[in-house]
Amino acid sequence: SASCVDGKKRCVCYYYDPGIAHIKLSDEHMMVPARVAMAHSLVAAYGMLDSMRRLRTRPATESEIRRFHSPEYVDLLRDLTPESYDHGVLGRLKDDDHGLGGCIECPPFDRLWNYCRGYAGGSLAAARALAGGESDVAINWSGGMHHACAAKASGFCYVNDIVLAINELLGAGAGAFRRVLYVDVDAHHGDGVQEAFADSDRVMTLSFHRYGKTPHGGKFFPGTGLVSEIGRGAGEHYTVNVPMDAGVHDDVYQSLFKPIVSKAMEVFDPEAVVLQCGADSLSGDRLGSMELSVRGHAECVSFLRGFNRPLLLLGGGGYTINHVASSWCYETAVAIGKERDLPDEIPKHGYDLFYMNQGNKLHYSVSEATVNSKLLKKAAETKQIVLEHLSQIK
Ligand code: TV7
Ligand code: CA
Ligand code: ZN
Repeated sequence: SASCVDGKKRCVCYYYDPGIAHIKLSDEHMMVPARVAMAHSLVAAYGMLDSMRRLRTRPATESEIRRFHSPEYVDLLRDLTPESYDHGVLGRLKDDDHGLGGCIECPPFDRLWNYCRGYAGGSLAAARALAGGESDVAINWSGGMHHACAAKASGFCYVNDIVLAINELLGAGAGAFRRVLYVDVDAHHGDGVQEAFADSDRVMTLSFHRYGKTPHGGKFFPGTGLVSEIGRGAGEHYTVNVPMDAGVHDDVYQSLFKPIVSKAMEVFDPEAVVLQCGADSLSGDRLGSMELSVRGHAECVSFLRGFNRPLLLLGGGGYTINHVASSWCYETAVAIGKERDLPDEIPKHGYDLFYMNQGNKLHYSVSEATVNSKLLKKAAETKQIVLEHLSQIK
């Protein structure tokens, strides 16, 4: 079992479905599910599998997916293939294409339904292990698809495994948790999860993300996640948003993350925590334009782990696949408390050539933070507003 930096042992359950290695959304797509196989292969190469309970995942069933997603949308996802798409499966719909009509961001592809059932099954199994008390930290790097809505695919996400997992944690009866804190460090706003629990005071959603204009004049996706979005009804103040500028480095990020997470822990006192570890907030990502180092990103994991509550770690975005694999491998080490034991040199394994661009180092180099007083001032203001919001919870 794992002995840790803080001296406390954790039982870590790790969920991995090898089928993920062969999934491709489209030839040019930014989302490359095989990055999870790369992360897994690196975890194995560093010898970490023996420190965790490694579990095969059972695919989520259709009825499990229906607990959150709408009937018509699930019918469509289940029947959608490139062939049925070409034969007009969407034609049976009246007006709404459920986000599946554009064919670029959320394309129909071979084994789409298997892919969805696979990653959702991992997150559900991980949630059950935590709720049943069999695990202190549970990991599913294939999950974290935070944009999917009840009746709509969005931003590369089809099934919202996070909502399914949180509902499992809330459950009913023995072993279930009364309050769940959701934290999202993906570069994008966790809009699908926020919306699903916007009127609940049993789930606090807390997303850190990039917000604002891109150099091309458009809005950084999805264009929501202002500090003013605070939830509604009984859920008022239980939705928390921390928008940031492009270019935020470790120090500025942590100057927001730590005090805000500490305050959320204090006022909300969750019985379980779900952390979406989207790796597109890493420096050098093809989409994110944030500047976190592997250590800075993993600091979010180790900080939350330090609160000693049942913790579910999920993946998410991440588009420079060697960086993603480095980050989730290192965060697996943080979960088992062995991050100080990992040599920086990427070991020889099946995917080692992918790490040449980063000098074959786990901790690839990140640009120096430049002092940007406008960015610092904005970050300090955001922190004040968010802390004030949180202090309104009794
Ligand atoms: C969790 N940005 C998901 C993040 C989803 C981001 C977007 C792309 C993109 C998609 C491609 C592609 C791309 C170079 C980048 C307004 C648009 C602009 C389509 C090209 N290249 C997560 C979603 C975001 C797909 N969408 O949080 C296939 O960029 O900005 C938008 C919307 C309209 C559609 N166009 C992009 O990380 C997993 N998409 C190349 C091929
Ligand atoms: Ca986020
Ligand atoms: Zn993202």
